[in-house]
Order: sequence, then C-alpha cells, then structure tokens
Amino acid sequence: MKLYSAPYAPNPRRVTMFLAEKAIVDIEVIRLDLQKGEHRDPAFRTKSPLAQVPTLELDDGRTLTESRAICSYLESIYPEPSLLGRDAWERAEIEMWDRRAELLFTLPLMMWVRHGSPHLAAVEREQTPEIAAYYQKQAMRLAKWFDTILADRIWIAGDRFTIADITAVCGLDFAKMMRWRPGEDLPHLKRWREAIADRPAGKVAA
Ligand SMILES: N[C@@H](CCC(=O)N[C@@H](CS)C(=O)NCC(=O)O)C(=O)O
Repeated sequence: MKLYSAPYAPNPRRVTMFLAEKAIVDIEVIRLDLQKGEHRDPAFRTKSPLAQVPTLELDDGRTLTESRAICSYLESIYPEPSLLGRDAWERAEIEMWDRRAELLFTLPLMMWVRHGSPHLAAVEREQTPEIAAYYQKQAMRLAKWFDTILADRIWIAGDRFTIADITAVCGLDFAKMMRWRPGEDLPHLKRWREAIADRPAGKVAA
C-alpha cells in the first residue's frame, strides 16, 4: 500500500500518527508538495478526485481519500493496539469524542490557519480575514471546553489514548502557524499535549 501525504498538513498527519502508534512500517509514504500544487496534478486526481491528501492506495489500485476512513481501514487490518475501540460501547464512545475533536476543535483551528496564515495562501487561494477571525473565536471557545474535559481524565475519550487524541492534536499543532499553543490559561490541555510528546505518535513531525 501507498500513503500520499504532505509535510505540515494536519489531515495526513492524522494517518501518519495512527501508523506510528500501531508501529505499521510496511506502507510506503509519498510526500507531495502542496505549496507547489503537486496534489492538483491530473495523475494524482485520478487517485484523489478532490485533489486532497491523505490518500491511501491499495496494491490493487483502489483508493481511500478520507483520513478517518483510512484509519478505520487500517484498524481492521492492524487491530492492535486498538485506537478505535474493541467493543460496541468503546467504538461508539471513541467515535463520539473523535467527531467532537474533529468538528468542534480541529476544523475551526484548521480554518483559522487556512484563512489567516500567509503560508497557506497558495493552498487556500482566496483567504478571507473574517473567516479566520470567526474560526479563531470558535476554536478558542472549544479549547476552553476541552480543557475542562481534560481536568478529570488523562485522554480525550477516557483513560486510554485513542484516535480522538490524534485528531485533536493534529489541529492544535497546526495552529502553531498562528503562534498559538495552550499556555497556563489552559493547564489541562497543556498537560495533555505534553503527554503526547512521549508517545510514538508524538514523534511524528508536525
Ligand atoms: N476530509 C479530508 C480533508 C483532507 C484535506 O483537507 N487535506 C488537505 C491537507 S490537510 C489538502 O489536501 N488540501 C489541499 C487543498 O485544499 O488544495 C480528510 O480528512 O482526509
């Protein structure tokens, strides 16, 4: 299998962190340069119709182009350690937290960066400062909420590291481009981020 990824991009990093936690090493990772528009190449579009990374290409040529779908597929093939849950309750609970992490936290952070950082101008093409300001506000509001959640649990979905932690930290680290990271005003979020640094996923470059 091949994974099309890109340096600094949070959605492919969600998958490369997932690979690291599971110690999966037999997937070839191909890095595209988004600044140069390599993902818009017609040959790549035959694999990824929306011209996005990550894209997982199976040995028979089939492709998956959504990071969460790629992780679900990999979890089925490499079940240990489980990052999506082992039984019906765990799977549903982790999915609930992962959706919250993605839709309420990582997505606003990504939109803030995409519309606010000059480094993303070539990728976003039409940056809108009002959109950046709107999503910054949303993201900061939800950062506070996640900080209160993490006050009495180690990881986002409870007492073990899951995809919800990977999803949230990909958004959080991307916001370094806006010079934001949780400080003393968000002590639980800060402690959680520091704990990820010691894990295999934490070694994957942002
Ligand atoms: N829903 C997709 C989103 C993928 C996505 O937005 N990827 C970005 C990189 S983080 C991309 O390829 N952007 C290229 C572009 O927008 O032109 C997923 O999670 O896989």
